[in-house]
Amino acid sequence: EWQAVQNGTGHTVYSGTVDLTTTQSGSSYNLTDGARGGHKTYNLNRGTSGTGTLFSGSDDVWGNGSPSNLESAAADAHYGAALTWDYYKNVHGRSGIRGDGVGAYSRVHYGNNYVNAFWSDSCFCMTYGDGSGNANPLTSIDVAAHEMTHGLTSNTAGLNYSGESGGLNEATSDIFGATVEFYANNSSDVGDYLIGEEIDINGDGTPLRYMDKPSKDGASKDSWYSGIGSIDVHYSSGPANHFFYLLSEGSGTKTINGVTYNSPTSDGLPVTGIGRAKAEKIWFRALTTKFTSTTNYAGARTGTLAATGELYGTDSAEYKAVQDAWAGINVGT
Ligand code: ASN
Ligand code: ZN
Ligand code: CA
Repeated sequence: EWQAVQNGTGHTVYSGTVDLTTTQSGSSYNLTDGARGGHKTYNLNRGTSGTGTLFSGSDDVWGNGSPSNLESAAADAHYGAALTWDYYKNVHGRSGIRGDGVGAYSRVHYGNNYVNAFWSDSCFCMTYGDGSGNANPLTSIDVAAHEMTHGLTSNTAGLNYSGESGGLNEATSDIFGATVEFYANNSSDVGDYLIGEEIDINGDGTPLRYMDKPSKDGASKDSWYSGIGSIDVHYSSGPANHFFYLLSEGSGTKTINGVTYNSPTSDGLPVTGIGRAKAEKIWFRALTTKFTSTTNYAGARTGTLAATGELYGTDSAEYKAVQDAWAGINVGT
């Protein structure tokens, strides 16, 4: 049975009122995105197993903006998945996580007061907790794109989730978490180099991670050092996040969309940014054609330089910026 793509409306927790792509089935509507590989959004209703129940309803309006309405976080998750799909398709020419046009699915309302979200290769799905007090669902755009990108990494480079490759895996999710948020560019979400600034995971309004100076979170590293592979992958990601910021925006102080960044370099030398549009092309090409499961920081330098040479030439300003940005986090000096 052929079913037309429907244009629903989501009243999200974090992104205001957004368009959602849905499906009509008989007299009801459900959160199946027929324009993006059939991506579906399910309700775990605070349980922790199974697929849950596909969100459906008699009208095509989802949530009311409050986390206490269980459709609100569903609207965020459905929207974040759609944006991430559109970003990879329109910016990088990739159709879906596996590049085969097939959607994944999302599960929201996992557990009680569960302060995390995760991707799973085994279900080919993303899962979101509701956060502390079930009041801060982990469904912001950058978190959704972060989790979905774990699926992409798993199906491309396959970076092992431990040691330096694990840090690069985490950084890849933060990098594209940020670039998808910039891509969204709606009035509630103009884009930044902060991760999780909307979900209030620290309870004081601070973000989970900072790409301009990762050590601002109190645990992440700004630069590579011998032995960084033995710390948590969410902290060894810091230097690669910092590399991406430096390559995009350059070192020093800069205000973007109202957020002021101040990015140092480990060698004290300046880096001239080439812009996010080029930096994201370089990281994507390296991830999908150069990195392997065991790529470490030195290998990431080699891989991004190879990708940059192919995209812009080895005599280019872009190539020099990639060299300088790696030097700025103490890789390849
Ligand atoms: N939210 C976390 C992440 O995506 C879950 C985990 O630690 N794997 O990294
Ligand atoms: Zn992650
Ligand atoms: Ca963000």
